[in-house]
Amino acid sequence: MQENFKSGYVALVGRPNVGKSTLMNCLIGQKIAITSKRPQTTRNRIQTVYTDERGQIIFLDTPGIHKAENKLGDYMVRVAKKTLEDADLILWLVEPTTFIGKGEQEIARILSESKKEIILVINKIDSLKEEKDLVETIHTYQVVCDFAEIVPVSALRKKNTQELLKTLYAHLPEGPMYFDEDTVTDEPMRDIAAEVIREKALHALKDEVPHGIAVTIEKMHDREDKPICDVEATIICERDSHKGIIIGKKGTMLKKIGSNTRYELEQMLECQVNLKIWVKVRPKWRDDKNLMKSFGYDEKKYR
Ligand SMILES: Nc1nc2c(ncn2[C@@H]2O[C@H](COP(=O)(O)OP(=O)(O)O)[C@@H](O)[C@H]2O)c(=O)[nH]1
Ligand SMILES: [Mg+2]
Repeated sequence: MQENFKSGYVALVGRPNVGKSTLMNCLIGQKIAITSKRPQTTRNRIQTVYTDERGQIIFLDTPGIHKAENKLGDYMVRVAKKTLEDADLILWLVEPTTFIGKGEQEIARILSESKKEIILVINKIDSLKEEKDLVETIHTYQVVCDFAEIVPVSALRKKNTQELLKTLYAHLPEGPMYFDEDTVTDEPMRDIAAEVIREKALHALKDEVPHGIAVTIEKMHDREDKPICDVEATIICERDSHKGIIIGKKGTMLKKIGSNTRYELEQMLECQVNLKIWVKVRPKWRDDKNLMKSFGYDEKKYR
């Protein structure tokens, strides 16, 4: 190992939809966290590992900090806040705007209390028309917190992201290699599979349905005689009418979600995937702690 090997935990925080998960995937060079144009796509902390000759960075992707509307929302915000405690360095992601809303003000307050080094990342700079708009964003944000650095990037277009890595290494302490150098994530494959299904559902479904869905994996098994993985999963939704939408006319919607999921899982697992998905209704599960726990959102883990 190199002499001044750097390492540490870097939390990605910010409002929903600013591109935290997209940026993390971009930095590690692989898609682990699911993303979508809908807010509140990420519900749990997702840990990934980036290793090169300079060091090892453990990224902690978090749900967006927002005003919670149910127990699931409370849980998500708690996950994000708790993750700050475990981080050596905080990346606060924002969009390139010159208006700082209530949501951002609240995040600034939380981050200032954390007493940790904060790097402001202005994401989505590809959406800016002129250079001077970026300068204005920097001016607007500069005074909000005491930032160690301000780095503009585009996670989607992979612009300036290598610069960001350099900046991270400059601010991380010397430390050990926490994970094997081949490790990209320690998320269980079952959880990743459930997330892929949820992502495909988020992409395919109309507005009101996606927020109320959860996905569980009932079975995930490699066959012994053939390179086939059998997966059985359930999509949980909150209403009968939503169940109808998820299944679709003659099952077309569920078929679409299924085949998009299968395609991605087959790439990931490098084998054929035999996927079965059921749909179940659990009214108001997002306000039921026990149901939430059984769907993978256990608040005890983040007390
Ligand atoms: N134009 C643009 N869109 C982006 C960029 N990064 C992320 N997005 C989009 O923003 C949306 C939210 O991304 P996501 O990573 O799920 O946001 P998160 O909720 O903060 O994790 C998705 O539609 C992304 O494709 C970027 O650099 N430029
Ligand atoms: Mg996310």
